[in-house]
Amino acid sequence: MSNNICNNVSHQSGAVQSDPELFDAQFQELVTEIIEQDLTDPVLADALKRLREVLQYNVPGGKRNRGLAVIDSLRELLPPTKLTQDAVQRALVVGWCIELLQAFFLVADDIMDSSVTRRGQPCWYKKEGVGMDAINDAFLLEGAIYRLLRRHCRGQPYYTHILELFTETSFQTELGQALDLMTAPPGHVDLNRFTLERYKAIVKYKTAFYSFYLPVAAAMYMAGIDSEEEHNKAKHILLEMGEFFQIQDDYLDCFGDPAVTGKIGTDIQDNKCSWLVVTALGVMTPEQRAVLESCYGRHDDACVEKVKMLYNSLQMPALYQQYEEESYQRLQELIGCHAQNLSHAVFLNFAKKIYKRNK
Ligand code: DMA
Ligand code: MG
Ligand code: MG
Ligand code: MG
Repeated sequence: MSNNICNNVSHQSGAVQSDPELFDAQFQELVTEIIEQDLTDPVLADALKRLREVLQYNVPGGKRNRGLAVIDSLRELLPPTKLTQDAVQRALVVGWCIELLQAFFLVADDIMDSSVTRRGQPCWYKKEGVGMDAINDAFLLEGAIYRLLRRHCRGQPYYTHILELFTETSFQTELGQALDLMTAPPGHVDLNRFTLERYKAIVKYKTAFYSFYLPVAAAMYMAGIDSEEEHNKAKHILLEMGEFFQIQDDYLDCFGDPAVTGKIGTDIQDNKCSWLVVTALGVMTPEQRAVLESCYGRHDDACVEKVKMLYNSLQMPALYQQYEEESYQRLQELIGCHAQNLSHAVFLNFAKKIYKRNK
């Protein structure tokens, strides 16, 4: 829908720009705004130069599914006559705020997970001269969200809703990251910790709220939909999608192609409660469990290779394909019974983007 010609805005040159093009073009404007217009105290010049680098390196370059989902959803929720150019611009800004939130979490996540690459380039903390200063850079990325929201949405009736949505979602994600980290203590392998129940709690909080509920909920508030009941219905479906999305992420961590995903997996070495280990534990023999016990959570290539061989002998890729099919069917049913007066397209658009992904 959002790529329909009628939804697009003509540019001065007469060329028609799609939402993704408008979204990408807006990024540089926002960077300029944050760096040159928002704070003007000359003593901050060096810090702002740093912030510009941090923004350029960490914010663009992703799939931008989350960011674009705001405008995509808003187009489904409002009739075209109600969607002014200004409303479109604000939806794109809120979209970039979600991408900033994501960048904030990823810069920190890569430190905590000892990752090496992200989006096909070295993780920010791995860059020469950055190191643990990346912790403060993550805070800067988070701070930029609220500067942008203030400048662009302060006068809007939904401003408080959006602010609370961002702070609440951040907290949920941080709780999820806490669960993720404490379930994977370095050097302490305990396979009994890896239950499906624990897994579901981790992924709901660390991924599903910010990746799926946040962009759609933001669009709902922008469209004037603020009833708790409507939000809960949307949340129900979106958290389900989020769970599936993280299962894909876990699968790709081991079986994805780093040239495509842009990141080298670390879940086995990091002793993570991944969907693969949880599912494999349910179908393995006691002998295989002993092998896993001795090889999981180790930064040793031979051990990692043994875990991968074990996953292969347990047919994990086939189990995953099967899970993907079932999950897709279940989601269609959920949309059918819970979406009701919310446009089904809001959810279907999102689902289409993530099923069968390889990056
Ligand atoms: C990601 O979990 C969660 C957040 C909040 C960034 P992850 O560590 O599996 O993500 P990735 O595989 O991208 O490092
Ligand atoms: Mg990670
Ligand atoms: Mg992580
Ligand atoms: Mg991962």
